[in-house]
Amino acid sequence: MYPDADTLEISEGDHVRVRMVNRSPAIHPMDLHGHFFQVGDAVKDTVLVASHGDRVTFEFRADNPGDWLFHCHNVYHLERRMARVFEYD
Ligand SMILES: [Cu+2]
Repeated sequence: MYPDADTLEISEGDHVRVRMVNRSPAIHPMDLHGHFFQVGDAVKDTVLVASHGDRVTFEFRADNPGDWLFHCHNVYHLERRMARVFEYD
């Protein structure tokens, strides 16, 4: 949980693939700041991960250096620190 979870360290120019598995009973609209990412044929900045074992993979190019929040868009989940940071220079 943010801010205790390790930063996800990547390098500029990396092609990053993120696989998520949601084992909880809640849905999680996951938002990455600073980038758009590819989910299948769609380009998004937020993707819904359904409950009870849904799996979502997205990919993006690390082309915007900085510290970028990756978090659940449900405010009550964010308030419970459901967030990580992608970091690169
Ligand atoms: Cu959530």
